[in-house]
Amino acid sequence: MGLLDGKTILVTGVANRWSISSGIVKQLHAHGARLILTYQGDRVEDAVRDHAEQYGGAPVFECDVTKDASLRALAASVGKIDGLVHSIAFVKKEDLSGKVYTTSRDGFAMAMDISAYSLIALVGHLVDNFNDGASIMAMTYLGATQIVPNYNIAGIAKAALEATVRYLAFDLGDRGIRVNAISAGPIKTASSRQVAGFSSMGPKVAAAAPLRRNISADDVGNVAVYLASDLSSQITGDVHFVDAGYHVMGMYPDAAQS
Ligand code: 0WD
Repeated sequence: MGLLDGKTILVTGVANRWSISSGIVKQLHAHGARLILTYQGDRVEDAVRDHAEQYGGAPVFECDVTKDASLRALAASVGKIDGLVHSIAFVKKEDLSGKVYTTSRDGFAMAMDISAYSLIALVGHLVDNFNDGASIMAMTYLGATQIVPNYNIAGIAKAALEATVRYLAFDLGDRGIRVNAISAGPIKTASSRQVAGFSSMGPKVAAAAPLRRNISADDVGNVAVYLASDLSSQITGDVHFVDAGYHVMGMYPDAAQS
């Protein structure tokens, strides 16, 4: 018996095998979920179809969260679902370094639209697809509530995403539908490498986190299994940290003591 036997889960945000969604897909499949995958544009379609083949021949649909027609087509195609994984973000590279006050109106709008409003748009279009008791989860980062140099408007968009998680948890709670966020530690992916200075973040976390190590996409996948399963049936509106405990530190040890 798998923890997710009988559950159908729609997973967004697989761009390549390094995507956090790839780790999530792997673990959801290992625990018995039936998967549905989406891809954004021709650029990543082949990679997503490869994943689908690898994990049980999952159906694959195009979904660009900036286009309502794409979201409508997705809702019309997927049927009933028991879970949604939102693993989507975009910020212009020039907005991931320097001063926040140089962010353009256009860059801010794009970051908020794709990284935060997209959760509202997905849930709004899929609201009749969700079975009662479904589980929705979104990927977030510590930069939502703490200053992480260069994360800049990505952090501001994550703050909006985390607030969105809470309001949606209230909206959907009367159907037993849960909405949570997973706050992952730094993992090298196509998106994270756009953040100036990203390569130094892993060693800093490994030196300072209580568990003295970094995390992987598979670790995030394990928590996604828990959140998608009935084991977490009383958890909603929450942010779950998968960061080797890094977020609880108030002061970092000297290098010699770490
Ligand atoms: O350290 C990290 N990698 C962390 C990532 C730490 C904590 C959180 N996260 C978050 C990201 O902010 C994002 O929300 O995890 C989520 C997944 O990011 P990822 O796995 O790090 O990065 P990536 O593999 O690039 O996936 C993000 C994907 C896009 O990838 P590309 O590389 O093609 O931009 O977001 C999707 C797309 O698949 N995406 C869209 N999907 C639908 N419509 C759109 C869109 N318009 N734009 C981007």
